[in-house]
Amino acid sequence: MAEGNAKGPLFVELNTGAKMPSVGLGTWQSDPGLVGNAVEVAIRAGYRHIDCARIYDNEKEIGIALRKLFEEGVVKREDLWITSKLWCSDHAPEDVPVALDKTLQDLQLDYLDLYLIHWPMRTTSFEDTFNPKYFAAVDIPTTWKAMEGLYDSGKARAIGVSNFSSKKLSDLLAYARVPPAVDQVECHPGWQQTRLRALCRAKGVHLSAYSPLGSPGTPWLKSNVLKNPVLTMVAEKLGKTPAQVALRWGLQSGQSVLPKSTTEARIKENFDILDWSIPDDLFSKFSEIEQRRLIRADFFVHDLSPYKSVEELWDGEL
Ligand code: NDP
Ligand code: 1BO
Repeated sequence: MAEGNAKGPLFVELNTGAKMPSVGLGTWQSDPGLVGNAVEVAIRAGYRHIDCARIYDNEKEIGIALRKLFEEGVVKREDLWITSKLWCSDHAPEDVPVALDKTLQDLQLDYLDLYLIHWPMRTTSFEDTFNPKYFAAVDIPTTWKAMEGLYDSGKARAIGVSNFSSKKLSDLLAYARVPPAVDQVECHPGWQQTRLRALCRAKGVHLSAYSPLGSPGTPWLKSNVLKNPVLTMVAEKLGKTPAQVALRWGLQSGQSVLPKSTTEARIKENFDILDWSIPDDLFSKFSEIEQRRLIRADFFVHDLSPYKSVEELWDGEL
């Protein structure tokens, strides 16, 4: 459920009762040397939600930026929403609290607002994580139990998953003592996740949209979401940019959106989506957009992986 007013922050309410700001700054591929400034620019511009992960290898620099903002009185810890993610090499139950502690230490925080299982995938190496010789069998029930322990401890105030298909999410919901609050997945006008969105709505799990612009800066994805004629037409009609239209579509569809940028003007542009809306007649055009998953994660598919095909990884949702 989304709530907000004409201007200012907009939140989504999670099944824990917590209110998560619905626009968060993404930090994947935000280079060291740039990410700290991006976080500072974003928070000064009004962002209150930062999406992090151990594997992004930049949590230390984010922690330094946060500490500076707290010390300068720009924002208080309790006014921010910080998400991070458990990497695939940390799924063993004894490693789960250690991984959270490392992230907390790097971010210089004593709790996270949300901690996610990053992928339904396991490896035994962090450093050489995409090498198939380290791929291992996944055991989500055991890993989830350890995540529930973090929730009980208060160090993770909400727990959830990422890159879980409808089937994997349903399986988890069937046995979870603490149901996942969030499934963070690829979602943008070119991959609308119609089936998963319906499941999430029915089960009270919030769908948070990663790559909400279609990740145009990731060359191997060959994304052209921002050039889609529906987006450019709507942008022209409303006097907005295609990026703003993509993000506003996400908010109006009930998702939170996590646009990444290290460019000051774009960070501000991406937050300027809260006091206008896409009218119904233009919104309905989004259903005509051809659908294609961009992040297929072929890098986790191998004879030595639990997933022998992308179909198995996504349970046919391609
Ligand atoms: P996005 O869809 O957010 O796109 C980011 C790219 O778009 C960057 O190259 C950025 O360039 C560019 N950009 C940003 N704003 C604009 C704009 N207004 N106009 C034009 N171009 C723009 O992609 P991401 O894949 O980074 O996804 C966002 C976040 O979601 C990630 O950073 C991460 O936090 C999360 N994520 C999570 C995943 C998961 O497995 N859970 C997987 C992928 C992403 P520049 O920085 O140069 O401005
Ligand atoms: C392997 C890509 C992870 C981005 O969150």
